[in-house]
Amino acid sequence: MRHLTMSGTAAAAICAAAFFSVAEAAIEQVVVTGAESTEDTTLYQNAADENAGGWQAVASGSTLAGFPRRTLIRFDLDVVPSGSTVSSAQLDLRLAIAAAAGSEETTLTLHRVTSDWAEGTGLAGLAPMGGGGQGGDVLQGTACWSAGFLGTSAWTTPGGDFVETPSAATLVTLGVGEDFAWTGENLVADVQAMIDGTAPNYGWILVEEPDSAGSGRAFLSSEAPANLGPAPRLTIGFEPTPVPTESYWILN
Ligand SMILES: [Ca+2]
Repeated sequence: MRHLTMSGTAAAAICAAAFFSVAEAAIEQVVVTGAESTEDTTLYQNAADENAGGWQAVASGSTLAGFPRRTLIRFDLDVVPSGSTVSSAQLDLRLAIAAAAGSEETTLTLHRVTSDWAEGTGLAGLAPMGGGGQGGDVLQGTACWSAGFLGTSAWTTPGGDFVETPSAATLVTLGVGEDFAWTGENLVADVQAMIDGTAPNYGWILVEEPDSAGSGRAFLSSEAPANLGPAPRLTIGFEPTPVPTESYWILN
């Protein structure tokens, strides 16, 4: 038996059996961020048809008066090649607003969304950071507490349709200006499923369950100007599908 190395084309003509060796694929990391790659908006229980997708922040938790908000967020995952194996995933949000009289800490859980929605451009009111804190605009076809697409497609459950089991959970303090991270194996599984196409990419929803008055937190959204701080980021570690780099042919 002789062992030869030659071009695949030449070898294929004379050989029936082949063995491929592949390069060791290194883990790559990508950070998905920015308005072009992110859709984010807030759902308001007490303004159930209003959209604030254009607001410079997104909110979760409840106001001092006990009205829940929920953040919807979705990232463009096309930057990760299909066939990749996801090894890590982390969502980072910069805390922008927390009521001084609010609860000192609250656990916000991230869940995979199971119905589609549209970010919208709603922006209303004169609250800090350009409005949106108490609601937004009524815009047909955009996400709000009552619907993923107002006037077209209501949520099955008002407040958003999502997987009950959290993908990640994090304790959020009153530390305005600090970053808070959601990560873990369930979030990795979500990203893997979205890349594989076994789960649609409807993003995630950030909720407090059960809701408690004064737990409200607002984070910088993808529309926030850079001087305020970093926009939402999804950092993904992945191993691309290995590409054959050499062919070793065994001739009989
Ligand atoms: Ca937005």
